[in-house]
Amino acid sequence: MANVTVIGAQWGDEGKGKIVDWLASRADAVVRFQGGHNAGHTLVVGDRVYKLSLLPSGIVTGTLSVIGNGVVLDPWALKAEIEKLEGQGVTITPDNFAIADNCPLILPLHRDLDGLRETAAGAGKIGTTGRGIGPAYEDKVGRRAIRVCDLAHLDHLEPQLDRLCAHHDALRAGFDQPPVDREALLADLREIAPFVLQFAQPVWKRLKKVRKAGAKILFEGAQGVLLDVDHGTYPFVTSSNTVSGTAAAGSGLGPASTGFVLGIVKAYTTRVGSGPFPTELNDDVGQRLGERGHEFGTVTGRQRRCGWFDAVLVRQSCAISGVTGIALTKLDVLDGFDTVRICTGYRLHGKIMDYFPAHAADQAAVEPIYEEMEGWRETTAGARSWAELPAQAIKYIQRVQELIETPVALVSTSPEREDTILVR
Ligand code: 2SA
Ligand code: MG
Repeated sequence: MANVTVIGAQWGDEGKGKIVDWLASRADAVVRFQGGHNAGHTLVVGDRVYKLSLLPSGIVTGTLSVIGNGVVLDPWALKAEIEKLEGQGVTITPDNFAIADNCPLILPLHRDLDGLRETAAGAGKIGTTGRGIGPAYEDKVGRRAIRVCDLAHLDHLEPQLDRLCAHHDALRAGFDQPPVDREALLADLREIAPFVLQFAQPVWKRLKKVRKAGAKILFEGAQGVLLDVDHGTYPFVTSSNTVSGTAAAGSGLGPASTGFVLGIVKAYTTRVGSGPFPTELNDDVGQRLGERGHEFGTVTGRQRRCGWFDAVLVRQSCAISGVTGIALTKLDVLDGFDTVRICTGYRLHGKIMDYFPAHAADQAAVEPIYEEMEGWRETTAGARSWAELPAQAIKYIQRVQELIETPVALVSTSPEREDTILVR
């Protein structure tokens, strides 16, 4: 196996956790390069279920797991997640886990701001996970962030705290909130610092070393391309670049190291949070997809919106992210439908569109053009070879592949690691 970069090609929740876990058992290092503890990656190994929000999925298999500089790190969420996994029998030490020392921190003041803004926005809210992700990235780009390496220099944090608090106090005043309690923040940072620092290091150096030794690196994306801050359904996006190109910048390796780009694609479409969704179904079909697919947020438990497969969106994601091949997941959720539909284009003010436009109003106004296919009665759940799939399901996969102009590399037929069909 060459290096592989796994990204979601829709709005997240495509089933990346399972695929990453499957690949992690064949990799020497797994790297998270963007996002934070807003991810929700579910791994099912035998009768055990692991839910990860921040840690790379390799942690479960004992593979070297790295949090890259492109991630925003909540130290308290980190500690809680490590303790939870240790409770499930997973061993996490500086030998198998590393955090970039230049990684910006998510602080309680970021979570406060995320919540205050969402509440104030009412119906116009983004529908964030409430984890402080957006405000933390704002401070990183605004050059006011406190980073992991600062935890080793807390006695000299005064000027940075001044800058950070001046900014946040002004924002908080706008919401009638008291200024940041600096003493409490500093005390909390002092308390958590040793825990984080035991894992902190220049990870680009460690990754360079493992690469030199011929190691295979797996880059684990979070969320999906349609939530990318540049290419997604702006402003209903997350605050990081979720495309494959971020794997390099977010870990400190060059673009040539990202390898095979595997786009994870669900056989239908879901979205959690607000924003445009052309193929959304507010009927019993949408409800059936949600129930059969257990479409609830891993982090927040929110019900996900569901709809038919949108080939226009996935074709666009695959192009933007340079996807080499896709892994098609949750095909079994479509089992038993008389007919299934695929969106092959849009109608916008009487014009036919073969791509998803950038403007929010246009994104909200496009009407899907569907192609209808005969469904299949048999179950595809648990199939481990092409031969076990019903003919109509194979036709569906082939049509998807044709429309998105990207080959199908894997088909996943259940959350179980081994229920995977390798196509090429
Ligand atoms: P944020 O919190 O600032 O990143 O939210 C901004 C938008 O990004 C969406 N987002 C997600 N969408 C799908 N899955 C995500 N992870 C969790 C999961 C989400 C959950 O796997 O289930 O548990 O609710 C994720 N993280 C962020 C979010 O819905 C906003 O639309
Ligand atoms: Mg998820």
